[in-house]
Amino acid sequence: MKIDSVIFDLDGVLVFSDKYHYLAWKKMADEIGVYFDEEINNRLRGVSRMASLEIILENYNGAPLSDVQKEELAAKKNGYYRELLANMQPKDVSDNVRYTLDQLKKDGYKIAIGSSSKNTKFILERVGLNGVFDAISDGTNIVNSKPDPEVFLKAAGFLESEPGRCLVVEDSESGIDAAVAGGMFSAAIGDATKCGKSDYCINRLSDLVGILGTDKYCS
Ligand code: B16
Ligand code: MG
Repeated sequence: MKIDSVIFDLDGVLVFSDKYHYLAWKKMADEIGVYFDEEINNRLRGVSRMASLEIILENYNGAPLSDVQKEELAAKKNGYYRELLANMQPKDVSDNVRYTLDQLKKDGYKIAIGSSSKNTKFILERVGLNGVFDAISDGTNIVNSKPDPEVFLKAAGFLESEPGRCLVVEDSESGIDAAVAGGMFSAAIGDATKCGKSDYCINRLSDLVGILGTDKYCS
């Protein structure tokens, strides 16, 4: 069946706000004396804010935390994160990313965002990508986070496309799992290329233009 839509993860695919997630979580973790490093941070790719906190707290040895205290910690981290995001600018989106989005639109594909982040619209505004996508599905319109397919199924619904006609582009294993669970094609980039579960592995985003132009599922 022919692919007619491409759904992009945001953090780690279109922009590299993952470094800001790391810095913000690190500041919060240091404040409560929890060990946190880049390897643990890699496990947070595509994972919701509260699920990320639970992973970080695997190394917490203090008195049990209530749900309210956990919400406070997550809110504190989000405050640090948004301070860092405020520095993002249009130059934080590479020419390769802008070229790919332009080319796919010219080639007639519908394009959407499928991100776990509740900060998606803020990030898109900061980097000048607001108004570029036909639909945005993000952490504000879902109940279940990746690897549940909800965020991508909602994106397909917003685009009025069938799941089997969508290609998801992801940097996280949980995101590739979500695409597979949703019955969508998937292209892995960055960290997700290691998981071996995607239909395609790409080195840079513009590789999609070639795949969509020549592959048997796409032409
Ligand atoms: P927020 P993506 C995800 O974005 C990040 O990869 C993940 O690290 C983060 O915890 C999640 O968004 C929630 O983000 O705290 O901003 O709501 O990769 O799905 O675009
Ligand atoms: Mg991501």
